[in-house]
Amino acid sequence: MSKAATVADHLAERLIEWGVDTIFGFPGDGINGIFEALRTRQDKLRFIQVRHEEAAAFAACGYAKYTGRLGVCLATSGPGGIHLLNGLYDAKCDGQPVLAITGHTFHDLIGTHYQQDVDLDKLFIDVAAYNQRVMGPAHVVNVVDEAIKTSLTRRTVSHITIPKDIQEWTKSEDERSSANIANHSGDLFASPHPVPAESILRRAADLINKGSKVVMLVGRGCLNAREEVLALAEAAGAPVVKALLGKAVIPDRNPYAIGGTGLLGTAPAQDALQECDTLIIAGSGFPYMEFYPKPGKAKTVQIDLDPARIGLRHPAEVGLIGDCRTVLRALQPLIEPKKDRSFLEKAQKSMAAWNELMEKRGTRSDMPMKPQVVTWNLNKLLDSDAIVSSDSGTIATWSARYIEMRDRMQFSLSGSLATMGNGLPYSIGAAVAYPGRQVVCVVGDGGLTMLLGEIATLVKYNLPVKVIVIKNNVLGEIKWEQMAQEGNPQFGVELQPIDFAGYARCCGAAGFTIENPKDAESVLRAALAHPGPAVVEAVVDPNEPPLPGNISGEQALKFAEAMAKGEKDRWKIIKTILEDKIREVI
Ligand SMILES: Cc1ncc(C[n+]2csc(CCOP(=O)(O)OP(=O)(O)O)c2C)c(N)n1
Ligand SMILES: [Mg+2]
Repeated sequence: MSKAATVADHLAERLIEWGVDTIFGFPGDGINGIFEALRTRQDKLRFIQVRHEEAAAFAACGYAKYTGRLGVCLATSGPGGIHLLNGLYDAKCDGQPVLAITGHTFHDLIGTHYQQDVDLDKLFIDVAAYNQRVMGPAHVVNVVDEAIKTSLTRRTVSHITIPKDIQEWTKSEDERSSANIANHSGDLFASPHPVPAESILRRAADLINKGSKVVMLVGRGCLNAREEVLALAEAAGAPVVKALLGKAVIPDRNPYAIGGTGLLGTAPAQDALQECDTLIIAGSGFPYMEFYPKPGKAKTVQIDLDPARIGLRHPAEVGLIGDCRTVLRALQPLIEPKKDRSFLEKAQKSMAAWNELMEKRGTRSDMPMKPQVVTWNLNKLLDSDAIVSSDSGTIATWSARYIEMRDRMQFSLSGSLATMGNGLPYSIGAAVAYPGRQVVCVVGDGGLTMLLGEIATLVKYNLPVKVIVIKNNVLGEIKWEQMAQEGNPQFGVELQPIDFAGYARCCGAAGFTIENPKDAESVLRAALAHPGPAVVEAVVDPNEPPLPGNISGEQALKFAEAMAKGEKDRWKIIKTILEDKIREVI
């Protein structure tokens, strides 16, 4: 650094010292000082310019999810920072370490209705666990250290805002307060690895050893614990149910895997959770309580990093605190191999039937094409280390059920926030982090439209992401909710159709269209083989409902109510459901 170092220079240098090499963001006059620091360090700190700050926050969250490292996003004062919020909440809700950096107006005009005078540090008070305004050159390094340590330790969002003029202030020792000793703060993150006390492990093991119908429910906290999960499942004769954020914990065709839980899960998983007498919840905060065993029915051991999460959704007899991998390793030697495998075998049998049903649905040849046909065919073509992202909507169901995890594949979507629009920016984060790996997102036409400009980001950086858009010209999930949960005909959910393949070509990406099921495999194959970014527009039947694995009587009644109230697509829907042979619905 030949010229005197600015606050922005110190910020950038400290980020580099922390190992940050990528920042997702969008420029603005409130962060020009920071941009100069980035411009002069492009060899060490990559700036990825997205088209909407929300995408920057999503990309940082996706980057954190797929790499396990800190994700960083940057936005200007006022509107830029405001645009980050949804993506930051996504990171907070799914426990991802993300640092947001924003600008503020001139330090001596804050609070005077000046241009872009939005106190982002006040606005971010709920989303950010660490949230500070940098006051000068001697303040920046220690604030960066605290922000990063907070994000990594608590697996959450931190936020630093720096007034526009302060970004360019240079350091002079006499501006430093006497209390603030230079170089006092450190850039080391020492991650905690607690192992529960032997007596508590023993209580957990006793409970599992006594159980005759043991089920494991594993979530994102087990993503680094495949071997450990499988070893315990084997010993306890336990089928493994995966919360969706934990989809990659074990491969879907592993004999212990019985699919996902919740509305978009599988019938065998739902049955096993209702029938079990012993439940091991490992690294999951899966939200929907109706899918857990009825309180009091199953003795429960819960493993979580955070003691506050024990007993969150289901009462637990024993709570084991720590990283799932470490805890499962410590627990394993205390588990007596279960001789009676009948509960597991029953679940395996019904899983085989479920897989057959999925095949039947995924290979249907009717027109309009069923959405499952797209994900069924995509699944067959994915690499064994593909990174797949999805969005909220019916697409989450099609992805959850048909995209099977194999080997080193990774999968995510917006779990707890369940926002739309995250799929494509997650893929940007993944493709930037892992050049050479296959990166795919399966998104809805509603969700994709929200951040459609990001197709241009793929082209700008030649990120070979494949965007599979399930085009049903409707906000499908809400259409079905209006009918099956409320008993009302659909309203306000139809979408003006967009030519997504044409749009992709306008941006400089490849555009493909599939309308006929018989073309699905060949078009997807061609798209995946395309060396650059590509959009595959799959035109599907808007009347294919994402039915739960086991449909409840109440849902069936509500459905019937919606039809009786004059749902305009009722005959097409009835036909679809009849074809799916879920007769109890009508
Ligand atoms: C930002 C945001 N707005 C609204 C919702 C409510 N919502 C959940 S799913 C959904 C429909 C998604 O439609 P689309 O992307 O077309 O997927 P589809 O359900 O048709 O497969 C909506 C509106 C949401 N989750 N997030
Ligand atoms: Mg749609």
